[in-house]
Amino acid sequence: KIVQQKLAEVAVQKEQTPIFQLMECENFKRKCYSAKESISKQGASGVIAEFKRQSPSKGVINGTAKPADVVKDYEEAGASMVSVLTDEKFFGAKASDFASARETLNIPLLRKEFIVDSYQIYQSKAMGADVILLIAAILTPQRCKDFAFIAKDLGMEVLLELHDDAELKHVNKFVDLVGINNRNLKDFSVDTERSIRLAKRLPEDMIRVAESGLDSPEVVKDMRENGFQAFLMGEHFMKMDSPGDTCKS
Ligand code: IGP
Repeated sequence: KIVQQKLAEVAVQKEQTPIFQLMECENFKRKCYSAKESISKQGASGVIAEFKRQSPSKGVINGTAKPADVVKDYEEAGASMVSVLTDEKFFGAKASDFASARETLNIPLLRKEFIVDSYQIYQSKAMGADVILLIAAILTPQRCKDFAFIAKDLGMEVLLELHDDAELKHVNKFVDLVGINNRNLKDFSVDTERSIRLAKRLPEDMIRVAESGLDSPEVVKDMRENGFQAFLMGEHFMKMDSPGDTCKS
């Protein structure tokens, strides 16, 4: 459903703003921050703090948060990267959310989007993304490789999201970080044990990102002890009045 929706959106966007115009945007020229460096740095928290207004599984999480304030607080709290949803239809993102995050931040910024067309990679660069997400479940291994290559060519990094063993074949040499989604996209259940097992099958030197459903410092500690260097967390922060303060703790 999401893929169909995206393809339709992209068809319209391509008409409105062709790739050559995207390339003329100011952000197209900026040098990207490296998530790999930020996460591997001595003393890094590894926390990837997400700005997320709502989700299909939870409905509205935070209806009032201001993106610029929240992401600045995340940065000050010591997040290694910030993730901002850009999908309007299912995640309630506003077009200005990502732009205000880019203006505010001095750390890597991940564009959280369902990428199904190479156009969206150029678009991400023009928006000022440092890292894009590729979701194995909606791409063939070949497309994953093509898309990762384009992102790298544009100076961005790639976070590849997996959720089961069959998707290990999507890993390729252009991928910088592998995320393992603890949440089953079909029934929304969360299983960190499954993620830990899958992580053990990744190439040794790959940066492992634990994604979704992480709701306490204890579970983050447990994932860290099991080989994960980064932790993508949205709801646990966003459901609080002050997401940045929760991120700090
Ligand atoms: C964050 P949570 O449970 O902490 O809010 O999860 C993030 O992992 C989740 O938003 C996510 C996601 C995705 C959203 C992971 N992969 C793909 C949209 C698309």
